[in-house]
Amino acid sequence: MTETIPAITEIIRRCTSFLITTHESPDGDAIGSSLGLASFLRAIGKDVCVHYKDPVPDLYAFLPGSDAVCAHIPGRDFDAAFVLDIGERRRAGEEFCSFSRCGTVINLDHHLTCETFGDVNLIDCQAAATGVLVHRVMAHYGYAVDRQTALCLYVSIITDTGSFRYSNANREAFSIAGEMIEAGVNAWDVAEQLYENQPQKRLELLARCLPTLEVFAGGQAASVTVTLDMYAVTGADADLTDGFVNYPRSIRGVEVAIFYRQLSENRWKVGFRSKGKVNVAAFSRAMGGGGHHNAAGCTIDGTLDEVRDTVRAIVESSL
Ligand SMILES: [Mn+2]
Repeated sequence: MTETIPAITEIIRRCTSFLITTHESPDGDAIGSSLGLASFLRAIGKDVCVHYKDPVPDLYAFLPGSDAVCAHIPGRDFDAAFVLDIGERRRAGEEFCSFSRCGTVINLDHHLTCETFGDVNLIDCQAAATGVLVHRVMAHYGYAVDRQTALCLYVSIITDTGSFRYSNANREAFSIAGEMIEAGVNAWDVAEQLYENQPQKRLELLARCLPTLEVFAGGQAASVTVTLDMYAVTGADADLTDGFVNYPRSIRGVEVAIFYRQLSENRWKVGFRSKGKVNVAAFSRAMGGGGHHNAAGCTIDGTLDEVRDTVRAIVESSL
């Protein structure tokens, strides 16, 4: 892997035009790492097109370059393509997957199970965020980071480490963040953009969600629920439920948090979060879903009571 980075910087020197993409429903790392890479490549005079399958959420519209992301890939040749934070290639969307004029494909990722579909693959699950890998490439290239690029990389790291709270918040993550602050990023400005900028509707939805709290399994599991009725009353939508599951998880003694989100009359998305001791991927797999040790989910058909009974039985039997 150590020889991978020189191979990538060599491609950057040799090539002129770059396509950059990331996964569907892009999150802070997907957006921060891809816009940070785009900002760096533009700063050294390259021709760059960033394509996402889905639009940039409003929350990240403050990032430089977010307004230039293309919903469609221009019909022309690129010398090279960077695919970031993807896990699985198909998550880039059909348009990218069927696009053949990419040139050399470079895959930068930190998912444990990332597919090695690139001509060059820089995959390191020790990296706190894909933005860290972008930083390693830039550092090897010898680029002294500018403020715009720094802002993007800082956001990629702060979001993927849960503001430096998760177990992936290692020395390298803090060190790069420190460097980004030195490059002119203001930590409070970023925090204000990301966390002090909620639509009122989200709080109104949360106010209806929290009374559904149920604690069970002797205090080791807790759930909250959002129904279609709650969206109708508040005018909020599913996008605004991000993070709701952290409330039941935050209770002292709770090891497993569950979030029931109604998709249609008799269909529910069930999200699981663990504090670390319990592998919630086992629960979701038992119900036809997937995920990771600390975060997993599945979709279940039935009334809320039926779905809750099924989930509680599985969780209670293993706690
Ligand atoms: Mn990531």
